[in-house]
Amino acid sequence: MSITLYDTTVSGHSHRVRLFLSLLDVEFKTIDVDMRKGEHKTPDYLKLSPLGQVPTLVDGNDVITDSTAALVYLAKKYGDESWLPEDPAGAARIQRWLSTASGELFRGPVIARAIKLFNRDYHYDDASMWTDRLLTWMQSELEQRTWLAEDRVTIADVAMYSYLRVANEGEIDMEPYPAILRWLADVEKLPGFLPMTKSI
Ligand SMILES: N[C@@H](CCC(=O)N[C@@H](CS)C(=O)NCC(=O)O)C(=O)O
Repeated sequence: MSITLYDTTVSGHSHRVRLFLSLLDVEFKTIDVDMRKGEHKTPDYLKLSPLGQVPTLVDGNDVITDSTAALVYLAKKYGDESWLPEDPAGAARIQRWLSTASGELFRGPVIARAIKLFNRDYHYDDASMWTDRLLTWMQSELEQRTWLAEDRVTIADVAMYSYLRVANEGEIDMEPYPAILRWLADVEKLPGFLPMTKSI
């Protein structure tokens, strides 16, 4: 059964799924959804993704329309428990970071980049405040351990990586956060690592 990922190159949400497929060494093809042309809002695409968002992962009859949901799906289908623990506390530690990827990471670095790269109509001060709170917390976590959730790489790290690698595109200075820079470099050393395309 072949896997298709509907994605957009500049989208970090898309990259986190592409990256995980590559780390798992799972074969897939991509279909580029050109958001500038509104391809994510066409009737055909909306049948796949009712909110009209990228990425969408299609694996046989399974259609997964959220990047962190796709990480969970892929870990359970093609990975082993190392990526997504089954025990209650371990699963909760992962979920905390998946929620952070859709929450504070989105409100901070993702929005900051959308303002600076794509002229989106958000408030940079708000994005900056969320970014400071998030990065200060991550710095202190990563001073204490190598990976975010466990003593090994998990989907928590995959979910958080892509947008932080391109945080500079939102004019975010990462120099005050050396532990985060070290962690980004560690992700890049993983077998099968696939880089996030830079926009500047
Ligand atoms: N919760 C979704 C959010 C995905 C998302 O916001 N994608 C952006 C591109 S990076 C998008 O499609 N935006 C268009 C829209 O929301 O209308 C996920 O994690 O996949």
